[in-house]
Amino acid sequence: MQLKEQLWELTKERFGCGPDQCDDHQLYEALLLLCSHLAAQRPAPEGERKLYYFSAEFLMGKLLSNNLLALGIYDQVRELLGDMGRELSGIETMEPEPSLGNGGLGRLAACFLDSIAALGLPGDGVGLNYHYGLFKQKFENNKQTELPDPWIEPDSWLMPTGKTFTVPFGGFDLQAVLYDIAIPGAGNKCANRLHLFDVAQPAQEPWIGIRFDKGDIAHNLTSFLYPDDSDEAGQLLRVYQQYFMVSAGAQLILQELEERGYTIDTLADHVVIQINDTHPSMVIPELIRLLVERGMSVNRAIDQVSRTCAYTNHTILAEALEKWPLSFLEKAAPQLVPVIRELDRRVKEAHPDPRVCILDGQNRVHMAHMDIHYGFSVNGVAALHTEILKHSELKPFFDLYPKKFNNKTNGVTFRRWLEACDPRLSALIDDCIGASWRQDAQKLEGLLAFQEDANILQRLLEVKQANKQALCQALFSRQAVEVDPLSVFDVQIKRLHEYKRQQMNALYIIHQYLEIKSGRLPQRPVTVIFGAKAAPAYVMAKHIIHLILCLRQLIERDPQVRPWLNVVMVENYNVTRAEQLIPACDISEQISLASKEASGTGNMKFMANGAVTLGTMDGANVEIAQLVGEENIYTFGASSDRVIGLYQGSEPDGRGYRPLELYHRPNVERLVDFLVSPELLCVGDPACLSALWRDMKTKDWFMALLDVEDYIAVKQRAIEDYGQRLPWARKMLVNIAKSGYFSSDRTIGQYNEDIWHLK
Ligand code: 26Q
Repeated sequence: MQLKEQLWELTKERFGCGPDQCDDHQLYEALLLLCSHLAAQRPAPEGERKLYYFSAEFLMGKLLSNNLLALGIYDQVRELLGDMGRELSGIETMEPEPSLGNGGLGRLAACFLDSIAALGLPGDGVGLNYHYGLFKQKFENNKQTELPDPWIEPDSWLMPTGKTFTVPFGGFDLQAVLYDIAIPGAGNKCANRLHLFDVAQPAQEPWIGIRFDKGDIAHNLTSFLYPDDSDEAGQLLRVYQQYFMVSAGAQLILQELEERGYTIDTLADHVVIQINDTHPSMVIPELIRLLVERGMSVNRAIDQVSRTCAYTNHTILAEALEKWPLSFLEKAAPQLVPVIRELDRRVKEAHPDPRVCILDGQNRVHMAHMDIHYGFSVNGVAALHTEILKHSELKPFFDLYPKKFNNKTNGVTFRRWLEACDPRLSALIDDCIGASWRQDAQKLEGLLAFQEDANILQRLLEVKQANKQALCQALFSRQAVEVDPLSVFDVQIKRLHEYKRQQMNALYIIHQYLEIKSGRLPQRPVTVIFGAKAAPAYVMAKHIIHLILCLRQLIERDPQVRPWLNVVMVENYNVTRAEQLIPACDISEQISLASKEASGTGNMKFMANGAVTLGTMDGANVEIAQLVGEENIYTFGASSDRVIGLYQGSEPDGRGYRPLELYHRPNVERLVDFLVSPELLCVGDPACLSALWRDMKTKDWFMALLDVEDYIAVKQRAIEDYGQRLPWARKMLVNIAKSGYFSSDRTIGQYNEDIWHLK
């Protein structure tokens, strides 16, 4: 049956009318059902081995466009709608975004599922069906407030499977009910699945705030996603969540193994589990437990599981490495405790070094240590990150198991992050090099042939301008914010964290403000755009949001400054907003303290959309710099070696980092002191601003003051260079041309080649 007829039948049956009579929401529902139906008919990719990608987060973003593209019916549907005078973009706004992730790690998992399916590899995601994703952010009185974000409607991408598993907690059991989201592969006829487990009786009451009864595990286990950097309270619930996910997931794996006709002694031949950070690490002792329960000896179970599990590390922040008190596990999953004790005993017997223990002197379980000893692969997510793991953070482990360590530089799916979000640029690229880059992003290199083509460079600038204009309209209609489309769009969008140094960008804004106030006008107007959520309990991060919002208000009210400097903070930054912001960006802010950002993936998305990076030599920025060459990126700041040295107190004279000395430089002091200036205190909360001011002077844990002068100088240079339009367009072009390396299709190809061996 033709697509058109299918759609007619669907809407007739559901709404008693043809699609032309449907409102946007009805059309959205009809298209959702159509996609779900087509995807459900697709078989899983074949193979002797199957991957299970375990992750506490899958930040999928809206799925309608993505699925239409993957199913190969995007253009057909767009035309069909066009004939009825409708636009897909309008219908898309009806879709609630499933925000089942915090940021980079969750979005990476979503990009990976897209690529695994597109490469036709047999691999499913395993996670939790949170009823509320990351909180919805609102600004009130220049501060962030948090609201619940429900996303599950009567019609959603979730498909009931009818499968349930019993998860045994200490003192009670819970049923884990399995829902699937289909992941159709772009360019093939197969589909994988994202398996999301839910409790059987989820809490029903609508939430007023984001508080709820964390003790009521049976009803609230899947109620909400944990914000990173969250408070102590609720940590036990987090352990319950993790065990629920891995126990049900492990049972699903063993069930499917049997259905595929294999016995448990061949687990490692037919299954590979990728552990996305330590959140799913309990899958290791749980699988061992389940195998022993099914009659396998402990030795063999440990051997099978160790050859099945592989671990990805996403952080070098020591405070983010999970260490659970054994007492939590005794409560949530007591049957794992003897397994973990045995795993620890074996480690201690073989390696008396206390730095590599699983159970430490305070009876805490080091999840990453368990993964490294009892997994066959350990990978970092960018070249620099992996080197730091090997030679600094995880050095004692690298000394023990050098062969386990490998790098897999992150990537992003170009189907969402270029084709779908930037159709204007995609069409221009097609005109230059044909459409084959849509299957193989490395083909974008072909654009290098157009570096001297003034006509193409001009068209590239026009595309960017059109995207900026579209963003201006969106910002105006959504937040009543006015932006000059001819200003330089300088964009920093990511979770709010001190190490990402949004506060240093704020110091730049203060610098510009003071310059303008003293009559020194910049070369051209600049709009500094932020988007960031702070974890509700992360006090310093909330102070930084407050600072930015106060600066915005101060500047907006100042007719002398306003024409030259504009500050915008996008409310409720999420995947959908990112898809609108990234195509409109001129300068991509990637300014983390060197050594702290494991990789970054926003940096890659910006690059692919023709933004030029302003960044430190951190994470994947290092690889971006190598690829584009120094004339096509703006780098600044202390190197990761220097920063690591400073943390170890070895520089310059063993006294480590001393912000107070940097603060007393004349150009720095006036910027920092502006935080507590009468102008700013007039619009802001003195308690917040002075807390931030004091912290910056005396602690400055992420060394904003170390790099701020260099940062301001290099940013000025970038803004100056922006004025030379054709040379700037050439930088944009080289960035797009070289971005293909950062396709998650490449990353997944490497995971498969080096770790998974699926086909
Ligand atoms: C842990 C315990 C309790 C509650 C929450 C958490 C938690 C949740 C989320 C800890 C960490 C996260 C998320 C981490 C994350 O997003 N890391 C990012 O991963 C990206 C993909 O590899 C990298 O590009 C980023 O550099 C890294 O910061």
